Amino acid sequence: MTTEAMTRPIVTIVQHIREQQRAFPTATGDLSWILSGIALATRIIQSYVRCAGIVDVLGSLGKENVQGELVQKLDIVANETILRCLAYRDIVGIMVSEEDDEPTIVKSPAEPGKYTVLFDPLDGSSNIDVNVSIGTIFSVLRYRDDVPESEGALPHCLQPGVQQVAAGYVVYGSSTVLAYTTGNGVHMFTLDPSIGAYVLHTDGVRMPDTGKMYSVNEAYLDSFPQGVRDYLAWAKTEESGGYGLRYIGSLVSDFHRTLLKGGVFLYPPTAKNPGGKLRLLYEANPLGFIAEQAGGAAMDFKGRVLERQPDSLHARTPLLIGSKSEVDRVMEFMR
Ligand code: AHM
Ligand code: MG
Repeated sequence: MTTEAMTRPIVTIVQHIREQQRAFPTATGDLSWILSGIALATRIIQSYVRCAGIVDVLGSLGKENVQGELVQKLDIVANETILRCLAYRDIVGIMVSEEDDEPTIVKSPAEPGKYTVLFDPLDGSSNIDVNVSIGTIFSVLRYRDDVPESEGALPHCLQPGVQQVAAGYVVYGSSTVLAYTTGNGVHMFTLDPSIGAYVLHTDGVRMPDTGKMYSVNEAYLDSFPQGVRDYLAWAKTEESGGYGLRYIGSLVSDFHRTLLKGGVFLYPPTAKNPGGKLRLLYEANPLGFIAEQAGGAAMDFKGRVLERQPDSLHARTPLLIGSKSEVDRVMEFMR
């Protein structure tokens, strides 16, 4: 190891969040408490993910796993892990998961100053059995203070993405990577399994402004809007300079590659999902916040995703996300 590498400071996620807070002396520390809970939950989830095959074997034998719990499907385990890690943190008032029909309310919506945490516990879970990268996505909203208690929890959950105070994701890939934003850039960490801590990898991640890679399930081409079909036809011409195609089928992994390498991810309206397939609250909004904070863009093929008003907890949206210039180009085709 070089001397430079030996003297470079090692920054864990908890240290990083604290430093971020120090830059904002009025910050209460609430967000760091929530983010450290999410970091803990995802460290536990990754340990389950790394044992997916073993769990399957135990599951098929009807045995209990080493922790003494009955073997369950990984997405359910991930969901419960996040709920358990966050419920103890008294500033978390409502938790909403892609896996659940109803929000989990741990603090009355009448108590001001609390937060709602929304999450997709295990995105791309259909890929678990084939050892393809999957992930966790999360979004944090502050309780609205203009809503009477009689209206219950929903108004605190159904807020447009521009109201997010933090968001992030974790990819359980060849290594475990966590990215988060609190509206002050995007910060990326890699889990060091030998010490069990997320260590800072890049402070202020920037998405390349262009990238000759598109990511879409082209099997649905015939039912895409005309503008999307025109764009995909153009991307195959010599005039475009030649694009490549990458599609994992696990949004968090496709997004992670797009964030680092540039390019564009598209999930347009299709015949099967005319309103889009991806969930606004647990997928599009948090990744849209990250994309914008890294200099990229996120649209619903009409306007900015973060400005969409959700009408239900499980609202879906078309999603066009990635490098700013590439998103702009698709939008030109849409016009
Ligand atoms: P899910 O919520 O049923 O897991 O679906 C979400 C996933 C995303 O991770 C991925 O981008 C997309 O579905 C893939 O859909 P398709 O198989 O239609 O290409
Ligand atoms: Mg998902």
